[in-house]
Amino acid sequence: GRIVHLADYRPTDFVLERVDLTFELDPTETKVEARLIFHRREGVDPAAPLVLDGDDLTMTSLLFDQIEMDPARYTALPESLEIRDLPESTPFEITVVTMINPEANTQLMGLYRSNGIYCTQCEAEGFRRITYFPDRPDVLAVYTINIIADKAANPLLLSNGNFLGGAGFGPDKHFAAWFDPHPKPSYLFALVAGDLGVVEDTFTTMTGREVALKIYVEHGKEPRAAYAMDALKRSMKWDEEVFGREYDLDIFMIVAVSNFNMGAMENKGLNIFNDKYVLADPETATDQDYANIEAIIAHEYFHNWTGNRITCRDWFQLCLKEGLTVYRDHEFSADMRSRPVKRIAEVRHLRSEQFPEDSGPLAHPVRPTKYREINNFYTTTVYEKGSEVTRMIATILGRDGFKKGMDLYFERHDGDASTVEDFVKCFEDATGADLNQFALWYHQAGTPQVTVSSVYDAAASTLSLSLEQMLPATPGQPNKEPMHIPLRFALIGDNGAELDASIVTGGKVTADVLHLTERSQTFVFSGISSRPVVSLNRGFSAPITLHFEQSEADLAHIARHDSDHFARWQAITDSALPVLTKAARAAQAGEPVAVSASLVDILLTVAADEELEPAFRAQALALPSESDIARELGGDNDPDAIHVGREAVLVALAKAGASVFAALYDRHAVTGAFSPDAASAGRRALRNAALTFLSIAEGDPKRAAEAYAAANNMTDLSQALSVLAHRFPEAKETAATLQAFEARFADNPLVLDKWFAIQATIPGAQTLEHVRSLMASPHYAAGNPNRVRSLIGSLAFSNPTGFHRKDGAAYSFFADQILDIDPRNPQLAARLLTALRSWRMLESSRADKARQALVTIERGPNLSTDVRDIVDRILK
Ligand code: HT7
Ligand code: ZN
Repeated sequence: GRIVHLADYRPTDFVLERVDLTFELDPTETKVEARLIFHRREGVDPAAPLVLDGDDLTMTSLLFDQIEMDPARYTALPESLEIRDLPESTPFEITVVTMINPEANTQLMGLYRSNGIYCTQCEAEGFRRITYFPDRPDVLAVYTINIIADKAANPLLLSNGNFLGGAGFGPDKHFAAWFDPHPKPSYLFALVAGDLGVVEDTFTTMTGREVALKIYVEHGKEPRAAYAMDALKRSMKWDEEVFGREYDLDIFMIVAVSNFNMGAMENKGLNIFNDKYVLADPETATDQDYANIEAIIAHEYFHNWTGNRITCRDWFQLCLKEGLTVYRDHEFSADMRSRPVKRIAEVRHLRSEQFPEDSGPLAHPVRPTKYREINNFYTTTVYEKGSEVTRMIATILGRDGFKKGMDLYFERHDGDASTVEDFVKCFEDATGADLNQFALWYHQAGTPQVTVSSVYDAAASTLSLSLEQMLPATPGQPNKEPMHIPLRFALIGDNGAELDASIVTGGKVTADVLHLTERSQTFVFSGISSRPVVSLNRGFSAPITLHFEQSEADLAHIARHDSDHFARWQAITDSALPVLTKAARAAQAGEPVAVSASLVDILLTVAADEELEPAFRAQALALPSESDIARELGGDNDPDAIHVGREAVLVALAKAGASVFAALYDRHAVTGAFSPDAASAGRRALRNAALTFLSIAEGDPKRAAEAYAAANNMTDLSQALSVLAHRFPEAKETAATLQAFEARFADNPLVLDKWFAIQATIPGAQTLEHVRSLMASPHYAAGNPNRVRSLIGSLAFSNPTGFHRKDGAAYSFFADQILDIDPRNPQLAARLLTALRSWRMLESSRADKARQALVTIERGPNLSTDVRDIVDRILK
């Protein structure tokens, strides 16, 4: 794989005018005929050849304006088709026939079969595995699609756009024709054929047009698509109300498939989903599953405008659609659920996934400038940090300014393949703001470190806030410029009231936002008559790490009084982290672990505070994770010590709070019919947190076994099973319950994924052997990405003590797995491999063993570009 550079971007020599595709579907020998009409772009060298992309293609015929082409005029290779001696300016037609084998396509890119269903995945470069094509996002065309297939096996023939018609075709076949009037890039093409059940509904748009909504799932699973349909209708309505965006076809379809590399795909009018993000009912889906379905249905739907109507000029602009669309789905979920609780979950996710990426060998800017394998840039930096950058634009410009900029973006760039610069310019032009310095967020990698100190001068009634920003070096970027960091803040008085902070010198403050723009800056607030507590980066307005030594008392004040509940949660976390890092250090030194009374007090007060939403209290009780603690420790990490230290803190809290937890457990039972709404989910979360602490305090599996027996929904069932497996792995109740769960859900692979994941995340070195034995289970399927992620992925990403076994055995197992998966599914292998990206943070003996495993992978035979790219960068 050669390296692609942003600086090398230039438009194509030929303009694609129309695309007509005919598929004759066959499991192993599908014939694809592509009729493409091109003309040479004005000013292009008349001798320039047309070069089309291919990937592993076999061509069986090539026509030029309907006549067989002279072989001297073209060169067909598996990876490209070059055609020479083409007209100087008149349009011409190329007809290419390729033969492909969907059944043998284990990469799940291009046209493949999933459980007997034909489906496609073309983003980013899968279309070139179907036919020769200018497979890049700035080539937009109108497509007509004909599908011919065996009628009995494939009653359903779907593609993008509107249905034109269909008919019988010979004795056993039939065909269908689809036309998509909206010009689109090839990555948004989709085709589905097979035998599926459907759930149907309609949506009436803001201008009164009726849109047919269809969700296709395996026969018998239709009832499990009801929640997805509801989420879709709410998404359509929300996008009209909040962003003024109306849907633009007569039909919107979603198809759920069981073999899928990622969450879902926003193909125009025909979204294809990993079935995990469509199917839900109380018996089989957790509250988290419902929330994920709602978010991903919305995300893919929102892409219709941010991604499809306005697409990306090139793949370097990926954040243009992904960062923006994540921001939109975050806002949607915040409006559907509890805004602060949603924000806490987002920040937890950002810190645990994106911060490590940004501080390790895979760090890259939100808008990268080079890549070797584009599949490896569907990262949490592009998605989640990209979303945070969009959020900061909204924070800086305010609600109205942001809306004006978005409106201008939709108006100015509808139908375009755009860039990040185009996007930013809309906000500047709409509001007059200068976002030049702000745009560094797209270009400089790394998480800014902001160090803060405050001095209160009672005699002068001033508060001085000194801030210093430092952006660490990242691969290829040794030196950085200072960024524009918008920090929401409040000065909180004794009684909890916010003080007037409008008289200020030393920098720009707009409403409740302090704009840090210099490397170091001191803001002086006047007229502050008593010493306030400073609440900074409220709502996590900027994705930074804040170093602000605040006393336990100040943190407790924020935790009790801040009107921003995110800031309350942050203060609780800031109180807990030093206790947990100290505990880890003590455990490493073999010393007893001390737990501060003040932390226990804050946590129990919050837990028992009936004024607070249960979901918020559950988030507070979910202390920083072992990987949060590892990040805070910052190096030479011993995952066993971190675990032992954290466990000691949990035990202390559980014992001190036993009566509080018992009361919560009794009081928060959710009665009546199951509802997946956020408030009910919050009560379940709090009650299950209480169950965990009670089980720890009691040191007995009995309560969890009873909870399991009493559960009437998957959230409670899987939580009880987790407590049993993780807290009492040797108990007879645990073995029996695991078995009962397996037997009960033996025919539901998505639920068995939970069963795999719970077992793969049992803390401790012995879990590796258990994972090995689970690979032999009849439920395991190495070709199914969901299964692989739930077993191997859970061990590698979510089981620090299991994965980072001192003897390195799990690393060598992992290397074997990566090398085994890679030839089948390079995207999956490369993504799993990122679990080792922070190996340099480990203490030296583990780091050494992790490096050896990486070297084993690096030396593997015939590595894919995907895995080679990741392993090389991780080792560099
Ligand atoms: N735009 C999609 C990203 C994507 C993808 C999806 C499924 C399989 C492979 C894929 N490669 C890239 C999903 C999204 O962000 O909405
Ligand atoms: Zn997306």
